[in-house]
Amino acid sequence: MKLITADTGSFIEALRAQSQRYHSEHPFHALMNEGRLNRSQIQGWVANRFYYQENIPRKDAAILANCPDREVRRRWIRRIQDHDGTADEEGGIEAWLRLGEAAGLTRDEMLDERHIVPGVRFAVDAYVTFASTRPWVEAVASSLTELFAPDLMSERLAAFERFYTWIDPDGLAYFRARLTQAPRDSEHALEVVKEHCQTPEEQARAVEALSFKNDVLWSMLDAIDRAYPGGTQEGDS
Ligand code: AHQ
Repeated sequence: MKLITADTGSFIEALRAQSQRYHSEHPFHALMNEGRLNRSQIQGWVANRFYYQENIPRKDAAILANCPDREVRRRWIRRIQDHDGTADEEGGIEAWLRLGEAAGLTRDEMLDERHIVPGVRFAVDAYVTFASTRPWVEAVASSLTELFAPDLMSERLAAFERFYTWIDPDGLAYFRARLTQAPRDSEHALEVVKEHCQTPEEQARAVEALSFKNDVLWSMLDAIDRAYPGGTQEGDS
């Protein structure tokens, strides 16, 4: 049967249009990047985002388990190593723990998840469940929020270095690593999605998967914003 291939250009356009709903536009990130978060808000964000970071390798392992394509798997596995680390590299989860320590949190209070608010737990668990239960190409498509990550990482790094000087800059290594890892990852994910989403239906599913992931990231910040109200005390940020 001849595949009715939709126009790739408009498909990529539809994926990139999801940038308008990316969590870079969330009020909490606006406050963060303007230096207007207090210490407790930064600590709450770091502690809650840790739950997202430590679940990324499980999300990616779920994609590997469902993916029949060795060429895709042999590149996708890098993501797990980037986070869990290898014999030579400590990995992103360890780097995030060091970010937490630099922000005044203990490793234990991040690892024991005492600060995780329900909305963050539900959103992250929904992401892992999505990757485990949806067709693997849809799970690949959901990772394409990383197309929009580099600008946010650069903005965040500049904000932390300028406004949150109470955090040891060495603790920001995680974000520096993402500046190269995210573009490498999203380039691969885009190749996979372009190759495997040929019909209008497949392309619509991919855009929906990316929209779902935007909702995951957005609702995490809603929950964190609610749990850690603002009202910056002088000298607190
Ligand atoms: O640190 C982030 C990360 O490791 C990942 C993996 C990727 C995925 O597979 O969904 N998405 C992602 C993201 C990370 N950081 C977020 C941030 O704002 O710090 C952005 C997020 C993403 O854009 O999906």
